[in-house]
Amino acid sequence: MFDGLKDKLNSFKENVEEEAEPVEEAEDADAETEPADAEEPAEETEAAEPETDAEPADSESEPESEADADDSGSDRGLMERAKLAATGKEVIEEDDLEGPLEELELALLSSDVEMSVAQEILRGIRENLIGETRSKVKTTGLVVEEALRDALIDVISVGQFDFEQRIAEADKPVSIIFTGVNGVGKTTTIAKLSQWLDERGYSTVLANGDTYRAGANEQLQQHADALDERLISHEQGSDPAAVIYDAVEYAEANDVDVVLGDTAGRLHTSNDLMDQLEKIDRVIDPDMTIFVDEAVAGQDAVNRAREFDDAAAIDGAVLTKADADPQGGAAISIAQVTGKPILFLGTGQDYDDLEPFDPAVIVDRLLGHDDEEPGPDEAAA
Ligand SMILES: Nc1nc2c(ncn2[C@@H]2O[C@H](COP(=O)(O)OP(=O)(O)OP(=O)(O)O)[C@@H](O)[C@H]2O)c(=O)[nH]1
Ligand SMILES: [Mg+2]
Repeated sequence: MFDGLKDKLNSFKENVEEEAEPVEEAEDADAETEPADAEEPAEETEAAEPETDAEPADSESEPESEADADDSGSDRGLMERAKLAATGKEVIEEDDLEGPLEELELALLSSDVEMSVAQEILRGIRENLIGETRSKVKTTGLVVEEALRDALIDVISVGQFDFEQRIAEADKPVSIIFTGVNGVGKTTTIAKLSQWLDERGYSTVLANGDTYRAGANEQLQQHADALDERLISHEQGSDPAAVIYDAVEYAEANDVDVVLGDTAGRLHTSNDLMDQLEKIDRVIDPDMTIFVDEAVAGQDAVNRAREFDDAAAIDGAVLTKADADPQGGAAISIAQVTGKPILFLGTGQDYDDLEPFDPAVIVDRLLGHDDEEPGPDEAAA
């Protein structure tokens, strides 16, 4: 998932490492890794201060204990100090960053990351890295990765709240309305969420506020039957607010915890349909309005999230079709742009293809830690 972005973030890490490492190490490293792709050579820069006679600085090696240094006489002590000085050098200088950051910005933009969000990420990385320039024990790669991780988490986590906890604590029934453009997966998401809530002990009733599209009742009825849930619907063409109102009444009368209200796909510019949403807001005053869009829509999804939020304030978003190889820009950008969190990812067409959106997990995945060892933070913890 999000492989495009993942590759680009990794090449940023490599670029900074190449820029920041002293020449000797860079040469050592060449033995294991591919040579740098036509980057300006690091030789001429002042960053590449000549090393001492001591064995090449390896920032991964632990500084040895005082005792060791002492019993080898003063020469050894000198070497130790030289080594410490070398490992304690400025790992990353501001100049080293500019080239890689510029490339990263382009890479983010080409992965559908919103411009303002890309700049926020760069700002975060700069800030984090400049605070880390004198680290003695971390490798450059680790320092860059942590800076990248923190910057990404900062933008992705905007507005995050614990959806399940909010359901648990809210007065029942909790009413949730789903909005978004045509065909992005609103109805499917409602069905998935119904099962997700059911698995956590919350009963649900489905309400078909899509009175616009032919076949919408039948589609949602099929899901209701498959999930053994109750559907409240009116005939095509009737007032969506009335359907959802009925569903809330049904839930109150039957001690149902959550009302999941579907709506017709619409553009934020379709005035009559947006008026309907506004009426639902007025009549039902739903506890949450969730914007649904598809991850594969990239920048369009980001723009629509902003437009829907402006037109009918949203509380959060669901990004569907995350299984369909999206670039990842929408997942990175929506929270920062709207101030409302992504709550779930849709990861397929089955009912259990719904994944709570956990910023730390997403960032680990983007940095390539989803199927390896835990990320640096967890490892350190
Ligand atoms: N691969 C994949 N397909 C999905 C996902 N979510 C929904 N779909 C598919 O997307 C198509 C449209 O889904 P719907 O739930 O009908 O979309 P909608 O937003 O309700 O559409 P309208 O009511 O017409 O506006 C269906 O074929 C779904 O199976 C997902 O997470 N992954
Ligand atoms: Mg639908």
